[in-house]
Amino acid sequence: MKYKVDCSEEVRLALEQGRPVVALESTIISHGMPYPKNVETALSVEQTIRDNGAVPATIAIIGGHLKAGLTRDELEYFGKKGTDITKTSRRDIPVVVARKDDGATTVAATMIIAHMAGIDVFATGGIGGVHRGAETTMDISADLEELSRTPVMVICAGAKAILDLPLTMEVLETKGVPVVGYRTDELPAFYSRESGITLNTRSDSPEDLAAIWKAIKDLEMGNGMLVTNPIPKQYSMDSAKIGKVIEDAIAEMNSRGIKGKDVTPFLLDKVQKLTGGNSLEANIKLVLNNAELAAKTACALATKA
Ligand code: PSU
Ligand code: MN
Repeated sequence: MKYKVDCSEEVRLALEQGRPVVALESTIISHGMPYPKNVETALSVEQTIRDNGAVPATIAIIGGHLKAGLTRDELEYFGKKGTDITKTSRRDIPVVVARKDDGATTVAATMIIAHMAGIDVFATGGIGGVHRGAETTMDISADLEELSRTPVMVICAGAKAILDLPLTMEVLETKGVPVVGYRTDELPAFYSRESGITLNTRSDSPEDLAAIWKAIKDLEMGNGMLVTNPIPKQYSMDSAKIGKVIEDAIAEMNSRGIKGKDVTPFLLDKVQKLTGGNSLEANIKLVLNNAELAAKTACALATKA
């Protein structure tokens, strides 16, 4: 391939030596949280991954170069520039690369670049999915398609109730993506631990997650896998309260005619504003929780290989 991922020295060495590496996305920094909490969170997520024995590799596009492993200054740049950075999903990658632009990578784009770099495990907050009203708008995140075609394990806290969760699960099933509840039988709904949706598969240890992942690779199935790790109990929010806030946010979005790639960032921002600091704190805690599980799983995988 003509294009190679430009890995930081630390990431390159770890990959070369078969040591555990965890990929992280950059849209969560630029579009998912406000400055400066976004940068503080990105740094503590990286620290959590190190504390648990793995090397963090934040993925982004800078000046048209695919990057794995950002410097502190680069993280600060993405955090400060926020939504002025191009939100980059699969379809946007060639445009950003050709124009030597900067791109904050979504779950889909991060999976692509992580896979190119040889990274198997990726931690984030929430994935994109089927939006409410998709039966008329057809608004379904490219994250779902990517999970079906790129072999990376994505560890998240489920999906925000800004999405239609039952439809999101149906699409993942159709596309053949294993969705595994970590120490739960229920799909977690990001801010809260429960959604009322029962999952097909449960896993209780990083070693078991690593074993399922190894089977996907050994079978050469080619797809990804989604691990849904519930927010820790002490930070879990009241789902009825969040539900009302989300309904108000969607109503405002519709009345303002917001569409396409702006939908998710608009709703994330609105929900954060309507719930005060609470949801932001919950968001940060669940990302750290996912980073820890991802690092432990990457370690289990490195031992297995
Ligand atoms: N959901 C969140 N936080 C986020 C996102 C989703 O709770 O930051 C971001 C992720 O980068 C995800 C993207 O991949 O939004 C999905 O956007 P879209 O629905 O436009 O595909
Ligand atoms: Mn969309």
